[in-house]
Amino acid sequence: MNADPDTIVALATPSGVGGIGVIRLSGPQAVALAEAIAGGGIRSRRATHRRLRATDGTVIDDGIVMVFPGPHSYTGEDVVELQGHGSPVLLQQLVETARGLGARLARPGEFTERAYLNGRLDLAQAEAVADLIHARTAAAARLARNSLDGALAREIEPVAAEIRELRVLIEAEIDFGETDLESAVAPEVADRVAALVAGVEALRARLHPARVYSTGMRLALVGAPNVGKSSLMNRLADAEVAIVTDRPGTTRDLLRANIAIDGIPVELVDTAGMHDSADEVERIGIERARDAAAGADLVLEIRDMARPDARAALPDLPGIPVLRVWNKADLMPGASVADGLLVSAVTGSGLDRLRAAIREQAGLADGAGERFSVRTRHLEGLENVATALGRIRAEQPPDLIAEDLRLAERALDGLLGRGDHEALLGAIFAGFCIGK
Ligand SMILES: Nc1nc2c(ncn2[C@@H]2O[C@H](COP(=O)(O)OP(=O)(O)OP(=O)(O)O)[C@@H](O)[C@H]2O)c(=O)[nH]1
Ligand SMILES: [Mg+2]
Repeated sequence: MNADPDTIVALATPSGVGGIGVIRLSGPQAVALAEAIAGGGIRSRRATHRRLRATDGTVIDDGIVMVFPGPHSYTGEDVVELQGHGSPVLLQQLVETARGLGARLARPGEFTERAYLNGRLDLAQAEAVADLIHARTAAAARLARNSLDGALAREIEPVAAEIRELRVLIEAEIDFGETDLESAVAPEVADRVAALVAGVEALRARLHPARVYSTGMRLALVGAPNVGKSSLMNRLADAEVAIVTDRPGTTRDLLRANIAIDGIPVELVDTAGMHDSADEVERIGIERARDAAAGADLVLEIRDMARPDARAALPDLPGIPVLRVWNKADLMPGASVADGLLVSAVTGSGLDRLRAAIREQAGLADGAGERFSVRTRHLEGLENVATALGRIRAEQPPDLIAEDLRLAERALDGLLGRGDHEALLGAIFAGFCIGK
């Protein structure tokens, strides 16, 4: 249960001008405060049109008041939404009026934190709320939506159930058995644990690639001058982001474009053509190009089909995959390449294959890992479960086996925020916006 008796208030819609703006209140005084602002006798779960007044009685705005009594509300507490005109000035006055009446300004994510503390959401679902709000592509939003429906809990529930059963087996023996004798159940427990470890690791491997839907991917387009880096960026972005000319050295600085490739949020970074240059500005640009390559998740090394010798001296890129892309295919009809992909920024040929290759680089073979939004925290949690279970051996004393089962269970509980996870909560909810 949320032990904080404060009633909190915040603007729930983005700050700025809009058709409407919504103020949200949650806590024991929410209804009383709303009635002080909008007048008494508001019926629950109905849209009621009222004048919204400051404490001195002056009308701030008129709008819709909605009361959602706890526990069947978003936070599990009494929640009130005041919908006014979308004027930042008026909405601020409403927030200030609620504060003057005793409400406290909500911290980022505090509404969702209360929902979690009151058992309305598990921790993975609370994270999904943030992921949903911040989703950069429709695919990312769909995955977050699935998470909000409890997808992670469903995946790990069978693991949790099996661990519980094994704990019962081994602890019953500790409690009632002859502890100095060899454990009778340890071999069976060890066998079942081995199967669990394999299952948890498979789950982790399956979920891992889905992280990219929230983290996104950074792609650097690098190569010699004039090979068509900027043209390719414009083509992929479907916009004239970069200047294109037939003069080598057109791009001098980094240029960025955010696009989606099969639902993956991708940041494209166009760079200056790499070559030996005496020009100071160009040299700095080339240095930036190298840095961009070193900071990328994937480097697209662009080459020119018509000038195969025009190549860039790429910096050392340990651990960063490099995909060679031969551009200007249209100039060499019928040609093929053995190393990399053949595309034309002008005609668009080969770009579907390029997109597929990028998706593959992200670890997303068809349909893999795509069921719900995955955070690094979830993957680390699963790793901790597998590590604790992986220590268990049939030859060990039962109390050691029981201890590792307990640790595995605790790691699993941490995924959904069951049990005591104070430090974790702060870190997770700090990533929210105010009003959610
Ligand atoms: N035929 C043909 N021409 C292309 C293609 N892609 C780019 N070009 C032309 O190649 C020239 C250079 O294109 P850019 O996109 O500016 O090349 P860049 O690699 O960004 O060049 P720098 O910024 O100078 O390093 C322009 O004249 C483009 O129109 C292509 O696929 N086919
Ligand atoms: Mg360019």
